[in-house]
Amino acid sequence: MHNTHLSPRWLGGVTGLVAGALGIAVATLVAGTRRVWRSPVLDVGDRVIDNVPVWLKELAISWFGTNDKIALLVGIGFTLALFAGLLGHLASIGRMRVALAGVVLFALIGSWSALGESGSSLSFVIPTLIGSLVVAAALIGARRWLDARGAFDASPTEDNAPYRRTFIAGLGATAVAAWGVWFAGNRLEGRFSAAGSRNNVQLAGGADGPPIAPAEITREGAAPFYTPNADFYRIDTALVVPQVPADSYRLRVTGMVDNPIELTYEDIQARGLVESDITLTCVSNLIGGGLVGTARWQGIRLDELLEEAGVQAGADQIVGRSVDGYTCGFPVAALDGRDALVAVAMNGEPLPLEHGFPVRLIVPGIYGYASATKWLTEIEVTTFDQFDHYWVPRGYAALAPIKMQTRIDSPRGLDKIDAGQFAIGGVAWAQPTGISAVQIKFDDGPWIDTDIADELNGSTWRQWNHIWDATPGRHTITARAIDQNGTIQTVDRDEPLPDGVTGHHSVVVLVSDT
Ligand SMILES: Nc1nc2c(c(=O)[nH]1)N[C@H]1C(S)=C(S)[C@@H](COP(=O)(O)O)O[C@H]1N2
Ligand SMILES: [Mo]
Repeated sequence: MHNTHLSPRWLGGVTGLVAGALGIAVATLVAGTRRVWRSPVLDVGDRVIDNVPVWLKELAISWFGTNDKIALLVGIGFTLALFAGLLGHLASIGRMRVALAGVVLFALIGSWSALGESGSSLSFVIPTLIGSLVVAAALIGARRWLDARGAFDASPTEDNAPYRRTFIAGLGATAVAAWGVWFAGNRLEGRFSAAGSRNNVQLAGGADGPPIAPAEITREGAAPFYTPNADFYRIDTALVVPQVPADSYRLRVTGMVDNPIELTYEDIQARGLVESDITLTCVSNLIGGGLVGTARWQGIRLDELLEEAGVQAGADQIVGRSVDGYTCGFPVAALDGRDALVAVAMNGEPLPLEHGFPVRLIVPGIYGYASATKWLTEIEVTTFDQFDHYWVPRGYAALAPIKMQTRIDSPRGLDKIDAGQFAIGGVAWAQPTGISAVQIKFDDGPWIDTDIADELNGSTWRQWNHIWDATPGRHTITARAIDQNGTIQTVDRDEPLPDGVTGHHSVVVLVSDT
């Protein structure tokens, strides 16, 4: 004669939770023993990122901004916890087979996810499989232990059953152990960090700390001309930052070239670095958004490297491949003399890990998704017919020239300011053509030319401002730019998908009497 459930009822769910935590912890520890293995949580996260519909990705970026990855990990953690709790509950009500089938399902999802990692081999499933075995063993072990103490016998003394205190203490101890194992796994993984390698890098000349923008190219009210590395937006599909040490680094130039090339990090530096100021822009940047930034990049010229490799007739696409499998693609024809770089430095420092250390691509005038491969490992010369880069099957355009935009940096939307003098300011960009003028208007008034700063080059944004004598009331300020060809920025609004937003930025400001 058996009870239908364990008492108290929640004990089964908590047992599942602890078993699940132990399983994830052990899988993380196992993953930490080899550079290429990953915790199943990260593998699953990577598959979610690769397969999530774009509308959901755009929504996640607009909700969580650059915290979208943390949001994803929290979501996965929450789902896993619910699932583990359910399995534990099933095991406690005598549905052990169903619970174990759930563990097998988990193992299958984890294994499939691990095999989807770039450069995966069959061994990638080992952390998941060991973790799943631990979960199964913990569920069975707990059930046996309770059975042996009569926890499921008919009419147990409800509130002071002798097993309960020991069992709960055991659960607590296991949870602590799981935390310890998980912590150890992360420490082990820390061995593979590229932070030490980055600290040891000596840049070959040129790089001498953050650049300082001269007054002629800046205007009060606009964001800093050079975006400090720490404030530079980060967008990528990498759930954890790929760790690529400089000393084992290789860049290969392959595909439709006469002379394939292979370069070490030192080879790149030895060629002599050039520097170029370029504004990088994300296709997902919304009107008025912050997914755009300007840096002084240092590297070697991509056109020179490709000339050496000898691009063959018929090739029309350059693909930049990352260690994590990500790919960018842009036209061979885009190398029209513009400063496209195989970059190793950003604002006078080796590339930060999250911005692509040790080597990335930077191509002026093309949205980052199609040009700016971080953790670059291969440049493949091919055709658009033969290869779709990462975001193309996901609905983005294969060709991704940056569209002209103007952003108002101050005032911010719905700011309350005092009547009197106020510097309305911002930035405008139309790489690689360049901006010739920025105009603003108040409410439905006429367009007024702003005081535009000098142009540094066509591939960087241009700052502008207008010293306004603010009058009390509610005002809408709208801005637009005109590029160096005389094209006026369109008022028509476009979504980021498939090739970037258009439309004017406007802000509402509340001016109070002083
Ligand atoms: N390996 C890799 N490189 C990548 C991406 C990525 O997801 N993976 N995202 C691209 C996109 S969409 C943009 S906008 C830029 C952003 O570069 P940042 O993070 O240094 O600002 O990197 C590009 N390079
Ligand atoms: Mo992007």
